[in-house]
Amino acid sequence: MQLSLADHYREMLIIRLVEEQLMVAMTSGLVSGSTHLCIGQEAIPVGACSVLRKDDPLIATYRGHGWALARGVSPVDLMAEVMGRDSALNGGRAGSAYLSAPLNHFYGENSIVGAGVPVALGLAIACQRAGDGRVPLVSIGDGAMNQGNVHESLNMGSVLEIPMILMVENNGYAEMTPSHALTAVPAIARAAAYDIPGFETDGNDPIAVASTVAKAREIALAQSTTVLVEAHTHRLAGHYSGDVQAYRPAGELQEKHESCPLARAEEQLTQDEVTQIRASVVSYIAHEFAAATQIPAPSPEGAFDYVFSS
Ligand SMILES: Cc1ncc(C[n+]2csc(CCOP(=O)(O)OP(=O)(O)O)c2C)c(N)n1
Repeated sequence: MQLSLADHYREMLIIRLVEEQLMVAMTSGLVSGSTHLCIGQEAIPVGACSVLRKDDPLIATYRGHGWALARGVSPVDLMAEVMGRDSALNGGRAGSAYLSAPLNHFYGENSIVGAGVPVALGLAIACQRAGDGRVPLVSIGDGAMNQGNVHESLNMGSVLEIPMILMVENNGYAEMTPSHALTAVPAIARAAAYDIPGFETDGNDPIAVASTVAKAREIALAQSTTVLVEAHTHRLAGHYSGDVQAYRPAGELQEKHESCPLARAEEQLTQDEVTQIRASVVSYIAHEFAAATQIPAPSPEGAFDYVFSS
Protein backbone atom coordinates (compact mmCIF):
# COMPACT_ATOMS: atom_id res chain seq x y z
CA MET A 1 0.00 0.00 0.00
CA GLN A 2 1.39 3.41 -0.99
CA LEU A 3 1.75 5.88 1.89
CA SER A 4 0.27 9.37 1.52
CA LEU A 5 2.58 12.36 1.18
CA ALA A 6 1.56 13.42 4.72
CA ASP A 7 2.72 10.04 6.08
CA HIS A 8 6.01 10.30 4.19
CA TYR A 9 6.45 13.85 5.46
CA ARG A 10 5.99 12.74 9.05
CA GLU A 11 8.58 9.97 8.64
CA MET A 12 11.06 12.33 6.95
CA LEU A 13 10.55 14.97 9.62
CA ILE A 14 11.28 12.41 12.35
CA ILE A 15 14.64 11.67 10.70
CA ARG A 16 15.44 15.37 10.21
CA LEU A 17 14.58 16.34 13.79
CA VAL A 18 16.43 13.37 15.29
CA GLU A 19 19.56 14.40 13.40
CA GLU A 20 19.15 18.09 14.27
CA GLN A 21 18.76 17.05 17.90
CA LEU A 22 21.93 14.97 17.61
CA MET A 23 23.79 18.02 16.23
CA VAL A 24 22.80 19.89 19.39
CA ALA A 25 23.84 16.90 21.50
CA MET A 26 27.26 16.93 19.78
CA THR A 27 27.85 20.59 20.55
CA SER A 28 26.87 19.88 24.17
CA GLY A 29 29.52 17.16 24.35
CA LEU A 30 27.01 14.31 24.63
CA VAL A 31 28.35 12.43 21.59
CA SER A 32 31.85 10.99 21.28
CA GLY A 33 33.38 10.39 17.87
CA SER A 34 32.15 11.62 14.54
CA THR A 35 28.72 11.29 13.00
CA HIS A 36 27.60 11.34 9.37
CA LEU A 37 24.16 12.86 8.97
CA CYS A 38 21.68 12.21 6.16
CA ILE A 39 20.03 15.62 6.36
CA GLY A 40 18.59 16.30 2.89
CA GLN A 41 18.50 12.63 1.91
CA GLU A 42 15.51 11.55 4.04
CA ALA A 43 13.18 10.78 1.11
CA ILE A 44 15.32 7.83 0.01
CA PRO A 45 15.06 5.58 3.10
CA VAL A 46 11.49 6.69 3.77
CA GLY A 47 10.29 6.05 0.21
CA ALA A 48 12.20 2.77 -0.12
CA CYS A 49 11.15 1.31 3.24
CA SER A 50 7.50 2.12 2.52
CA VAL A 51 7.48 -0.48 -0.27
CA LEU A 52 10.05 -3.04 0.88
CA ARG A 53 8.86 -6.03 2.87
CA LYS A 54 9.56 -5.55 6.59
CA ASP A 55 11.83 -8.61 6.48
CA ASP A 56 13.78 -7.60 3.37
CA PRO A 57 17.36 -7.31 4.70
CA LEU A 58 18.72 -3.76 4.72
CA ILE A 59 22.32 -2.53 4.79
CA ALA A 60 23.42 1.10 4.85
CA THR A 61 26.60 3.14 5.03
CA TYR A 62 27.83 5.20 7.99
CA ARG A 63 25.15 7.72 6.83
CA GLY A 64 22.49 5.29 7.95
CA HIS A 65 20.40 6.85 10.74
CA GLY A 66 17.58 7.46 8.25
CA TRP A 67 17.52 3.82 7.15
CA ALA A 68 17.36 2.59 10.75
CA LEU A 69 14.53 4.99 11.64
CA ALA A 70 12.61 4.27 8.43
CA ARG A 71 12.90 0.57 9.25
CA GLY A 72 11.17 1.15 12.59
CA VAL A 73 14.00 1.73 15.06
CA SER A 74 12.70 4.11 17.72
CA PRO A 75 14.27 7.56 18.04
CA VAL A 76 15.00 6.98 21.73
CA ASP A 77 17.02 3.83 20.98
CA LEU A 78 18.88 5.43 18.09
CA MET A 79 19.75 8.64 19.94
CA ALA A 80 20.83 6.71 23.04
CA GLU A 81 23.07 4.50 20.89
CA VAL A 82 24.67 7.52 19.18
CA MET A 83 25.31 9.01 22.64
CA GLY A 84 27.09 5.81 23.68
CA ARG A 85 24.43 4.87 26.23
CA ASP A 86 23.43 1.33 27.16
CA SER A 87 20.77 1.43 24.45
CA ALA A 88 18.39 -1.33 23.46
CA LEU A 89 20.05 -1.29 20.04
CA ASN A 90 23.71 -2.14 20.56
CA GLY A 91 24.37 -1.13 24.15
CA GLY A 92 26.46 1.86 23.11
CA ARG A 93 29.02 -0.34 21.36
CA ALA A 94 28.14 0.73 17.82
CA GLY A 95 27.61 4.48 18.12
CA SER A 96 26.61 6.49 15.07
CA ALA A 97 28.50 4.69 12.33
CA TYR A 98 28.00 1.00 13.07
CA LEU A 99 24.55 0.67 14.54
CA SER A 100 22.39 -2.27 13.60
CA ALA A 101 18.95 -3.59 14.48
CA PRO A 102 18.73 -7.28 13.62
CA LEU A 103 15.16 -7.57 14.93
CA ASN A 104 14.18 -4.97 12.30
CA HIS A 105 16.18 -6.86 9.66
CA PHE A 106 18.54 -3.88 9.55
CA TYR A 107 21.89 -5.60 9.24
CA GLY A 108 23.53 -2.34 9.95
CA GLU A 109 25.79 0.41 8.84
CA ASN A 110 29.30 0.02 7.53
CA SER A 111 32.02 2.65 7.67
CA ILE A 112 34.16 1.07 4.99
CA VAL A 113 33.11 2.66 1.70
CA GLY A 114 31.33 0.10 -0.51
CA ALA A 115 31.84 -2.78 1.94
CA GLY A 116 28.13 -3.30 2.53
CA VAL A 117 27.62 -4.46 -1.04
CA PRO A 118 29.37 -7.86 -0.87
CA VAL A 119 27.76 -8.40 2.54
CA ALA A 120 24.35 -7.72 0.98
CA LEU A 121 25.16 -10.04 -1.89
CA GLY A 122 25.81 -12.82 0.62
CA LEU A 123 22.47 -12.08 2.26
CA ALA A 124 20.84 -12.06 -1.18
CA ILE A 125 22.23 -15.50 -1.98
CA ALA A 126 20.89 -16.76 1.37
CA CYS A 127 17.45 -15.23 0.61
CA GLN A 128 17.43 -16.76 -2.85
CA ARG A 129 18.26 -20.19 -1.43
CA ALA A 130 15.55 -19.83 1.22
CA GLY A 131 13.13 -19.06 -1.62
CA ASP A 132 10.87 -16.97 0.60
CA GLY A 133 10.71 -13.88 -1.60
CA ARG A 134 12.92 -11.57 0.45
CA VAL A 135 15.02 -9.09 -1.53
CA PRO A 136 17.91 -7.30 0.23
CA LEU A 137 18.54 -3.62 -0.39
CA VAL A 138 21.98 -2.11 0.15
CA SER A 139 22.49 1.63 0.09
CA ILE A 140 25.81 3.27 -0.84
CA GLY A 141 26.99 6.72 -1.92
CA ASP A 142 27.89 7.59 -5.51
CA GLY A 143 31.59 7.74 -4.57
CA ALA A 144 31.41 4.09 -3.49
CA MET A 145 30.66 3.17 -7.10
CA ASN A 146 34.42 3.47 -7.66
CA GLN A 147 35.23 0.69 -5.19
CA GLY A 148 36.40 -2.61 -6.62
CA ASN A 149 34.25 -4.77 -4.36
CA VAL A 150 31.12 -2.97 -5.60
CA HIS A 151 32.01 -3.96 -9.16
CA GLU A 152 32.82 -7.51 -8.15
CA SER A 153 29.43 -7.75 -6.44
CA LEU A 154 27.55 -6.29 -9.41
CA ASN A 155 29.26 -8.72 -11.73
CA MET A 156 28.49 -11.65 -9.45
CA GLY A 157 24.88 -10.51 -8.89
CA SER A 158 24.42 -10.36 -12.66
CA VAL A 159 26.17 -13.61 -13.60
CA LEU A 160 24.65 -15.66 -10.76
CA GLU A 161 21.23 -13.98 -11.23
CA ILE A 162 20.84 -12.85 -7.61
CA PRO A 163 17.80 -10.71 -6.66
CA MET A 164 19.12 -7.65 -4.82
CA ILE A 165 18.66 -3.88 -5.02
CA LEU A 166 21.71 -1.64 -5.04
CA MET A 167 20.57 1.85 -4.07
CA VAL A 168 23.08 4.56 -4.98
CA GLU A 169 22.39 7.80 -3.11
CA ASN A 170 23.97 10.39 -5.37
CA ASN A 171 24.25 13.37 -3.02
CA GLY A 172 26.60 15.46 -5.14
CA TYR A 173 29.76 14.80 -3.16
CA ALA A 174 32.08 12.00 -2.14
CA GLU A 175 33.49 13.30 1.10
CA MET A 176 34.68 16.80 0.07
CA THR A 177 35.02 16.11 -3.68
CA PRO A 178 32.20 16.94 -6.10
CA SER A 179 30.96 13.75 -7.78
CA HIS A 180 31.69 15.03 -11.31
CA ALA A 181 35.36 15.50 -10.45
CA LEU A 182 35.70 11.95 -9.22
CA THR A 183 33.67 9.64 -11.39
CA ALA A 184 33.97 9.16 -15.16
CA VAL A 185 30.42 7.95 -15.80
CA PRO A 186 27.19 8.23 -13.83
CA ALA A 187 26.31 5.38 -11.46
CA ILE A 188 23.39 4.39 -13.66
CA ALA A 189 25.79 3.68 -16.56
CA ARG A 190 27.19 0.74 -14.59
CA ALA A 191 23.84 -1.08 -14.89
CA ALA A 192 24.29 -1.47 -18.64
CA ALA A 193 27.94 -2.39 -18.08
CA TYR A 194 26.89 -5.37 -15.94
CA ASP A 195 23.78 -6.18 -18.00
CA ILE A 196 21.35 -5.57 -15.13
CA PRO A 197 18.25 -3.32 -15.01
CA GLY A 198 18.88 0.23 -13.78
CA PHE A 199 16.57 3.11 -12.87
CA GLU A 200 17.13 6.74 -11.93
CA THR A 201 14.80 8.45 -9.53
CA ASP A 202 14.22 11.81 -7.86
CA GLY A 203 15.79 11.18 -4.46
CA ASN A 204 14.07 14.24 -2.97
CA ASP A 205 10.59 12.84 -3.64
CA PRO A 206 9.59 9.91 -1.40
CA ILE A 207 6.72 8.93 -3.69
CA ALA A 208 9.03 8.74 -6.73
CA VAL A 209 11.53 6.71 -4.68
CA ALA A 210 8.76 4.37 -3.47
CA SER A 211 7.48 3.67 -6.97
CA THR A 212 11.01 3.12 -8.35
CA VAL A 213 11.97 0.76 -5.53
CA ALA A 214 8.68 -1.14 -5.85
CA LYS A 215 9.40 -1.60 -9.57
CA ALA A 216 13.03 -2.59 -8.87
CA ARG A 217 11.92 -5.15 -6.28
CA GLU A 218 9.36 -6.68 -8.60
CA ILE A 219 11.89 -6.97 -11.45
CA ALA A 220 14.61 -8.32 -9.14
CA LEU A 221 12.33 -11.22 -8.17
CA ALA A 222 10.61 -11.79 -11.53
CA GLN A 223 13.83 -11.72 -13.56
CA SER A 224 16.09 -13.06 -10.81
CA THR A 225 18.58 -10.25 -11.10
CA THR A 226 20.38 -7.53 -9.23
CA VAL A 227 18.87 -4.08 -9.97
CA LEU A 228 20.62 -0.73 -9.65
CA VAL A 229 18.72 2.40 -8.58
CA GLU A 230 20.40 5.81 -8.68
CA ALA A 231 18.57 8.38 -6.53
CA HIS A 232 19.54 12.02 -7.07
CA THR A 233 19.61 14.08 -3.90
CA HIS A 234 21.81 16.49 -1.95
CA ARG A 235 23.55 16.29 1.40
CA LEU A 236 22.71 19.41 3.43
CA ALA A 237 25.00 18.83 6.41
CA GLY A 238 28.74 18.36 6.41
CA HIS A 239 30.23 15.06 5.27
CA TYR A 240 30.89 14.39 8.95
CA SER A 241 30.38 16.32 12.16
CA GLY A 242 33.71 18.20 11.92
CA ASP A 243 33.33 19.25 8.28
CA VAL A 244 33.39 23.06 7.84
CA GLN A 245 32.31 22.68 4.18
CA ALA A 246 34.68 25.26 2.75
CA TYR A 247 34.49 23.39 -0.57
CA ARG A 248 30.89 24.42 -1.25
CA PRO A 249 30.25 27.15 -3.84
CA ALA A 250 28.55 30.27 -2.42
CA GLY A 251 24.78 29.97 -2.28
CA GLU A 252 24.71 26.21 -2.87
CA LEU A 253 23.33 25.24 0.53
CA GLN A 254 20.58 27.87 0.40
CA GLU A 255 19.51 26.72 -3.06
CA LYS A 256 19.54 23.04 -2.12
CA HIS A 257 17.60 23.68 1.11
CA GLU A 258 14.80 25.14 -0.99
CA SER A 259 14.48 21.91 -2.98
CA CYS A 260 15.06 19.48 -0.13
CA PRO A 261 12.49 16.72 0.45
CA LEU A 262 10.87 18.48 3.40
CA ALA A 263 10.54 21.83 1.62
CA ARG A 264 9.14 20.05 -1.44
CA ALA A 265 6.56 18.14 0.63
CA GLU A 266 5.60 21.31 2.54
CA GLU A 267 4.78 23.01 -0.78
CA GLN A 268 2.32 20.25 -1.63
CA LEU A 269 0.66 19.77 1.77
CA THR A 270 -1.78 22.26 3.29
CA GLN A 271 -0.55 24.71 5.91
CA ASP A 272 -2.76 22.98 8.48
CA GLU A 273 -1.26 19.57 7.72
CA VAL A 274 2.30 20.92 8.00
CA THR A 275 1.59 22.75 11.26
CA GLN A 276 -0.13 19.76 12.83
CA ILE A 277 2.49 17.19 11.77
CA ARG A 278 5.36 19.47 12.77
CA ALA A 279 3.92 20.13 16.23
CA SER A 280 3.40 16.45 16.92
CA VAL A 281 6.86 15.41 15.67
CA VAL A 282 8.64 18.23 17.55
CA SER A 283 7.09 17.13 20.83
CA TYR A 284 7.65 13.43 20.05
CA ILE A 285 11.38 13.92 19.40
CA ALA A 286 11.83 16.18 22.44
CA HIS A 287 10.25 13.44 24.56
CA GLU A 288 12.39 10.70 22.96
CA PHE A 289 15.58 12.72 23.43
CA ALA A 290 14.79 13.39 27.09
CA ALA A 291 14.24 9.64 27.56
CA ALA A 292 17.52 8.84 25.76
CA THR A 293 19.49 11.11 28.09
CA GLN A 294 18.08 9.16 31.06
CA ILE A 295 19.64 5.92 29.82
CA PRO A 296 22.94 5.30 31.63
CA ALA A 297 26.28 4.54 30.01
CA PRO A 298 27.10 0.83 29.72
CA SER A 299 28.74 -0.58 32.82
CA PRO A 300 32.53 -1.08 32.60
CA GLU A 301 32.11 -4.64 33.93
CA GLY A 302 30.32 -5.57 30.71
CA ALA A 303 33.07 -4.24 28.41
CA PHE A 304 33.99 -7.72 27.19
CA ASP A 305 30.42 -8.95 26.74
CA TYR A 306 29.73 -9.97 23.11
CA VAL A 307 33.44 -9.83 22.24
CA PHE A 308 34.12 -13.57 22.43
CA SER A 309 31.65 -16.34 21.71
CA SER A 310 31.25 -18.92 24.40
C1 LIG B 1 37.51 1.84 1.76
C2 LIG B 1 37.45 3.26 2.26
N1 LIG B 1 38.15 4.22 1.62
C3 LIG B 1 38.10 5.51 2.06
C4 LIG B 1 37.32 5.84 3.15
C5 LIG B 1 37.25 7.30 3.60
N2 LIG B 1 35.93 7.84 3.17
C6 LIG B 1 34.92 7.92 4.06
S1 LIG B 1 33.53 8.50 3.34
C7 LIG B 1 34.27 8.67 1.85
C8 LIG B 1 33.52 9.20 0.65
C9 LIG B 1 32.33 8.38 0.29
O1 LIG B 1 31.51 9.08 -0.61
P1 LIG B 1 30.15 8.49 -1.11
O2 LIG B 1 30.29 7.03 -1.39
O3 LIG B 1 29.67 9.33 -2.23
O4 LIG B 1 29.18 8.57 0.15
P2 LIG B 1 28.66 9.85 0.97
O5 LIG B 1 29.65 10.06 2.08
O6 LIG B 1 28.54 10.98 0.03
O7 LIG B 1 27.34 9.43 1.52
C10 LIG B 1 35.60 8.27 1.92
C11 LIG B 1 36.52 8.29 0.77
C12 LIG B 1 36.63 4.80 3.80
N3 LIG B 1 35.86 5.05 4.87
N4 LIG B 1 36.66 3.53 3.31
